[in-house]
Amino acid sequence: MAKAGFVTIIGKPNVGKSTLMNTLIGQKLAITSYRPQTTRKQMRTVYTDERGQIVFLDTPGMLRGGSEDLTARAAARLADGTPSKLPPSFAKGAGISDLCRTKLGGYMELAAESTLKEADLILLLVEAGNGAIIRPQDQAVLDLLNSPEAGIRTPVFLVINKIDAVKKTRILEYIETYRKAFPFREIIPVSARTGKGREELLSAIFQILPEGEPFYDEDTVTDEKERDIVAEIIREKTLRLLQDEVPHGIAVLVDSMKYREGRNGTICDISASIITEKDSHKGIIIGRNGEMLKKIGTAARTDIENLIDTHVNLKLWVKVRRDWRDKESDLSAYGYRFKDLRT
Ligand SMILES: Nc1nc2c(ncn2[C@@H]2O[C@H](COP(=O)(O)OP(=O)(O)OP(=O)(O)O)[C@@H](O)[C@H]2O)c(=O)[nH]1
Ligand SMILES: [Mg+2]
Repeated sequence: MAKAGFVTIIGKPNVGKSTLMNTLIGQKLAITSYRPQTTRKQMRTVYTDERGQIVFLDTPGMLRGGSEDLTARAAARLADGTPSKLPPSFAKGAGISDLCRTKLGGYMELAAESTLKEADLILLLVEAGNGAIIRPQDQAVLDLLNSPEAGIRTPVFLVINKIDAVKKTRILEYIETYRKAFPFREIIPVSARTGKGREELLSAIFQILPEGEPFYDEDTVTDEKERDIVAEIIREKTLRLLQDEVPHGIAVLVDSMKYREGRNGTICDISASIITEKDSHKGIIIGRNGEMLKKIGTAARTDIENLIDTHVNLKLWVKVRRDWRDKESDLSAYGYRFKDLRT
């Protein structure tokens, strides 16, 4: 009988979780960028072959900085299923923005952690770097996985990513260090960028998954709605093109998406808004003579056309919504719904 199960990908921001998920399923569905905290929501994607079906859950990068207090908090939260208010020290040692102190940050943290118990397998993704040390944020995740209060019994693979960027001897040292730190079921080095190690990882995953009927049709690749992926593509282009001028305070909302028959085939008319927190950011996103917004639109349109295989007519607007990251009603309007995670 074939295998079927859920595999959640966790790890600190920017280690390549979304890139790895795209490589594993063989299609670019999750957005990625050089900036930490690109992914905000859980995203489910599906990989099916003759061995069975794997449902992958990509998650936002885990934000905590290694304090025991935070690990205990996360464990308590996992135990009772409710999100806690984040302490101001949350970002300590993590070197990341103020994002994690907002409600959006709380949502992202919960999105990463709420899958740990339910999955059949956890892939803990770390980045091969110089020096065989476990960084505080990675140690914090190991502490959480080890903590009796959290009660996580799911098997864990350590996946060492970005091996294209480091020397082989470094990777061996890295493996040794991690092997001593946690009883990983497997340790697999990969490059999500080049695809090296993909087959080894897939076959190790199939080994461990339970037997079962597939959850989805064999041609399903995600349960995400088309318009949500479209919004993510626009957000990705905004993040990538704006460099660091506009930090994390943007959301994208697809206001309408309609298909119609044109002279040369089907056309999809899309109208979407880029939401920002500050007037000054609005100006940057629009750019001189609207140049930046035009660039974002062109880049997004190409990707959307590839995704839905239809001509796209994309209209973009920029709107200011002060403090949207701290209002639960706004968060939910932009697709970050706590109730989706609290089930
Ligand atoms: N050299 C190299 N770079 C990689 C590899 N995988 C991912 N990257 C790069 O690492 C950066 C982060 O990748 P993402 O996939 O967005 O990382 P993430 O872990 O999903 O990040 P968050 O969603 O922010 O937590 C991007 O610039 C990727 O191109 C790899 O195998 N090798
Ligand atoms: Mg990501």
